[in-house]
Amino acid sequence: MMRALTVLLALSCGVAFADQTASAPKDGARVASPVKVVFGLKGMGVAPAGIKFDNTGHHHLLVDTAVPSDLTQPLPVTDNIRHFGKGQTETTLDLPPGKHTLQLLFADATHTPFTPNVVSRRSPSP
Ligand SMILES: [Cu+2]
Repeated sequence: MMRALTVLLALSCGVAFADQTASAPKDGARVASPVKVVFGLKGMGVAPAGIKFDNTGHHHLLVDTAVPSDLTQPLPVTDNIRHFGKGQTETTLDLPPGKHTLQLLFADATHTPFTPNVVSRRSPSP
């Protein structure tokens, strides 16, 4: 039976690359798949995609990829950019053995990142 390890990634409103070392795994930590990832958010609201409220959006998990260079456009849906458009605040990832990075990016009802960006630190560092 595989162990599941919880990875906490947290966002701070308006603070790019907020330091979240207390709740993230140490760089180079070994974790077993499946990995439960819990999304944290302060100062903003979570709603399903398409539902428009001020300062409200949904989570995106960047898996093994950096933050896209153009954050003025809606985020694409790829294996590396996972949308949680139902308003989910956690997920369980099945990842193959190897090194992986995780990062949260929060975006609005149209999947477009907020300005200033609301993004977690990349964990663990690549
Ligand atoms: Cu989205």
